[in-house]
Amino acid sequence: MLTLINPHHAEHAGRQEMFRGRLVDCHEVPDRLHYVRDELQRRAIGPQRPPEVGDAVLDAALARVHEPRYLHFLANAWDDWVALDPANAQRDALPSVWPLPQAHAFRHDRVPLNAAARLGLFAFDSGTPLMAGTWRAARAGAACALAAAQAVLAGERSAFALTRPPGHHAGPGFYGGYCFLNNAAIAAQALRDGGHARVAVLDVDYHHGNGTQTIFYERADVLTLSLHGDPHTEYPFFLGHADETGAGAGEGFNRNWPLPRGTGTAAWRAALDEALQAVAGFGATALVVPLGLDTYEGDPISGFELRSGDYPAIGAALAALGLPTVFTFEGGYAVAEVGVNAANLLEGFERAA
Ligand code: Q9C
Ligand code: ZN
Repeated sequence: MLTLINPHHAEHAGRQEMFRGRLVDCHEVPDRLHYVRDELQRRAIGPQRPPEVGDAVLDAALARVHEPRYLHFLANAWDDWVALDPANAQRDALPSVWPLPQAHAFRHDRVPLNAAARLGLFAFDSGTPLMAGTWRAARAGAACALAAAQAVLAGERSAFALTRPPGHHAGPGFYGGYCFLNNAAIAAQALRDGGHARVAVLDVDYHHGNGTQTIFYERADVLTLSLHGDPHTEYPFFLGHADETGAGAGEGFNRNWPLPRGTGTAAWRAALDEALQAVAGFGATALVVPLGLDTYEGDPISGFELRSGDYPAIGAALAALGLPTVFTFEGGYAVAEVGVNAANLLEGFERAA
């Protein structure tokens, strides 16, 4: 399997995230990617290269998924944060004030000039630090997703966008959950634009893929599916319930499998089988898998009980769909084990493909 590695990922390295009233060390650290890269190399699971995507082509792909004012915000957010107060250069940017939705009368159509307030217009949590290298890292990560889709369009059976920050919580005009640009959505849209009539996105991260769901919610050409911790108790809390089935033309083209904390292999695999049937029933011609390894029993911030030995068969089950497939690296915070778990799944896919 071809792996596209983000050469700029380490320029995004948050120090602390707000969690229940205190700042705690970030879980989403550069070493996560290093462990995956090294394990894939150790097992010789295909070539690894950086993406080669021109700026104009990348900008066009970003604009297919994200709103212009959001992209403009992201490109300038760090400089604006430092301009607000030169001392900010030493601090990651985190929001602390938000305009609640229209029901609360706050306006979303005016972009505040105050850079700290502006963070709150675009972020949905205070756990996603933004720093000097965030835009460059996120942009190069989106290039990995685009290059992975291009490789599959050119005939590769599968490709893996190995990048961080992750992407599946980022929506058309918002960031959060450690995510800024929705790499999986960028890949899915590129597959559509490259000629695939029906693309399925099957999100296996522990957390609901709220950004991807929102991006495609009113569309019938991209089926979005997510298996995740029940939002009644699990992040991102405000989306991911089973009754979210799509809207308008997209009615029937979104499905969620919220599962309780403590869900183990058998119940998780049963939900996966339902999702696989939905992909087949949809008649997908290509597949995108936002690949989070935070379903692992040892994950420090998640609640499922999957074992390292479960991942090869999960990869094989995905391969059995027989579809051109793009994987994007999402969560997985048991840092020392994330490489083995990712490689297990991808090797299981490759062997069965
Ligand atoms: N201190 C992804 O897996 N909140 N995002 C966790 C723990 C945020 C997870 C709180 C979890 C975001 C891509
Ligand atoms: Zn996650």
